[in-house]
Amino acid sequence: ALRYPERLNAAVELIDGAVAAFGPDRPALRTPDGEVWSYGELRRRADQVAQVLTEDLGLVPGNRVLLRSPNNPWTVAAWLGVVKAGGIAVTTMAALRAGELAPVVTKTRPAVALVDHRFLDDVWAVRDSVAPDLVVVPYGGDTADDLSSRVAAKDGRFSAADTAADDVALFGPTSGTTGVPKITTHFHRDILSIDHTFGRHTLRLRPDDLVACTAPLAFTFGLGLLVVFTLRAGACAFLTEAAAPAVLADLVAEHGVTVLATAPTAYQQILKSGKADRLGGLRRAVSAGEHIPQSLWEELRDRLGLKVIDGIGATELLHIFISADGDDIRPGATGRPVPGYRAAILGPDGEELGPGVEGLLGVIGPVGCRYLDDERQARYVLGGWNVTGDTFLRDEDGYFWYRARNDGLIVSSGYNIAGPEVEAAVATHPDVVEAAVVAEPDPERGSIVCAFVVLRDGVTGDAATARAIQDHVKRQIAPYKYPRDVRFTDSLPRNPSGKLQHFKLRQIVAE
Ligand code: 3SK
Repeated sequence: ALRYPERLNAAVELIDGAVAAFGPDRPALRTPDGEVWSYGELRRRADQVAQVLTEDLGLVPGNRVLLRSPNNPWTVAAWLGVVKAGGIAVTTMAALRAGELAPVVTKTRPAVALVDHRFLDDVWAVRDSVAPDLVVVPYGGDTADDLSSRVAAKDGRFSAADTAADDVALFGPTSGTTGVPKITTHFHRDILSIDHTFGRHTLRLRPDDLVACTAPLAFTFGLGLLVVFTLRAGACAFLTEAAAPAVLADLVAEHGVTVLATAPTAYQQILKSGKADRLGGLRRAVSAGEHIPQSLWEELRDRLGLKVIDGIGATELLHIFISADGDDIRPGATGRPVPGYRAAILGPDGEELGPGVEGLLGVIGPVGCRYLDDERQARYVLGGWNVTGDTFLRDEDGYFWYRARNDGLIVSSGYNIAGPEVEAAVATHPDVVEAAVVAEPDPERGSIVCAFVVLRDGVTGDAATARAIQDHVKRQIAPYKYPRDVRFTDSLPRNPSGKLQHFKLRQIVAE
């Protein structure tokens, strides 16, 4: 078992620890437009943010701070500053709309929001509707109240909060299968533990690595790669705001990225775009967010000599808990439990099943699921096992083979999308009578969202109507959730008690 001192501040360990171990001058963060922050600079900015929070805004340990931004250096400084000050970082994706942000804010009750100036509108709307006392500080702009102006008035001398190893440092929202967000809570020690497991045993970054990851810092996959593992290794994070896969491949080549972490879809699209050779300088590649098809894994190996590290993680467990690298990889399997974790295949009553049998994946390790005030906790943790919602099979050698999701979650290009949330958004279109949403298998994205739609009388189910519904959904919820396939039907299948039979729709899309 991993042991941590009783008093521990994850941000101090990460950034002060990195400055002590690797010196202040090493590059910590780079951007495509040539901005470089050294370790010393990142520490100073994080300390200045902590000063702004505590001295100007009255933050005390345990207060929550909402962060909303794409991946850029200020977001990293803000995250470290909040945690150094003993605050709880509530990380949210810039793509979320006000309607998705509001339940997160209601549940986590942040005192302050640090928000990229381009993404303020939804925050104003949320403040007006549910959080009138929320103090909103923009950043990345040039107004007098911008975080960078406030930071400029601080000397960077900050004595970090004396937090306990099991004080909460992070609230990670996750959409869940119904679209009602669940808030995972993570301790200071949890943040370090992901490096002591996946980081140290599987990923094994080197100080000369330049690490790119397409996942937002608000998704713990991105936080691990771009902040935790990178700082612990003395490496440098390459921070890109959303880039199309072909552009990403060019950036990898032009900037000398050595480690790339993204979802299988991005690898697939890079191959399709004819840019595979741009990945030739990679030392390591990580695929997570969804299962990587064996054929794609083999194509990457054959064309680039890359043995992609596949992994399954969960926001509830913070990061990856089953994986393999190098010669340990068995193509098609996700891997074996990362050292520090145990995994098992469970039957319907939580009993452990033997090799060769499909069942529910259960995981135990240094990080466990702790939802903030949520009855769904009782369904995620069964008999001590964290039950992730995936069906797997374990072979005789202890390798885990992905089979399926066993709930309404649609995993598309690494994004978790709650089917019912999309259903509700489609149903608010004035021409829609009712709608049902399922995952449709897709060779590039793993799955796409498919909406079956019953239209009101007199409306034609043609391409223009489909487009209008798609645009409508993009305005209601995060655009990545829109149904890429819209199929019109006269009625939806229901059982005698009127319950929608999604499985019948899944059969149709699988044909
Ligand atoms: O596999 C995932 O979805 C995941 C979730 C959280 C952190 C890391 C990963 C890969």
